[in-house]
Amino acid sequence: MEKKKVDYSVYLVTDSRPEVLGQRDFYTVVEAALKGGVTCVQLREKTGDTGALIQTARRLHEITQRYQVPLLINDRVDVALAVNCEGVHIGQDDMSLPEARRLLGPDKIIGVSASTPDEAREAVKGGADYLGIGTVYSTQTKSNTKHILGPEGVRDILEAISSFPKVRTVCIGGINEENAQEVLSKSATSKRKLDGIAVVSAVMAASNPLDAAKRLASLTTFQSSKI
Ligand code: TZP
Ligand code: MG
Repeated sequence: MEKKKVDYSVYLVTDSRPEVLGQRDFYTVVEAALKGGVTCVQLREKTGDTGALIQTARRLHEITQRYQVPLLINDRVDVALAVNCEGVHIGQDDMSLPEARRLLGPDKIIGVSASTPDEAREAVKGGADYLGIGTVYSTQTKSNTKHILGPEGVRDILEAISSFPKVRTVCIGGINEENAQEVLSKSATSKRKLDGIAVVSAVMAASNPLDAAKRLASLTTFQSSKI
């Protein structure tokens, strides 16, 4: 899968915790979301051993490949290398971007979390393929969220990287069907707009993940043709 062609518009970040999934099967939920139209998947597991994570990643990669959707691994460059998936997503406290790039090479996707203009500029200068900008709205999904940006804070970050047209951008944190359009339109500057929205609970906790993904996909398509 060519890096340049990656579609970040509906970016699913997984959550396999029982409070989110209930009785449902993790892979079935993610596959339903793929059928509904998610365009990118990040495997995000904060607990468990490395062997189990590699097994999960391998099985998930088999599924995402059938939909020609990239799979990225949260935090774990070693796991991405082990399963040869499309890349990683790293936060400010994970392996550094230069180290991750050295291990993964030029062709893998590396996304970096940014919650300030400075973090965003540094990641872009270091060669991040995309930025995960957040936290936009308050969320139950992540406990250690830094300050809440709102669409205005996202806009400041987009402004800060306006001279770097190649880097892609998604935003994350409390995004759902009700506020997706608002965040996309209010965060856009005259020079650039977000390339997508990243969601956890709006899809993983939805009673019908296929429909939830479909509705988000239709909102983002509508929005990108409007801006
Ligand atoms: N990073 C910033 S907020 C967040 C992550 C992983 C969680 C977003 O979850 P939700 O359920 O889409 O609010
Ligand atoms: Mg991390």
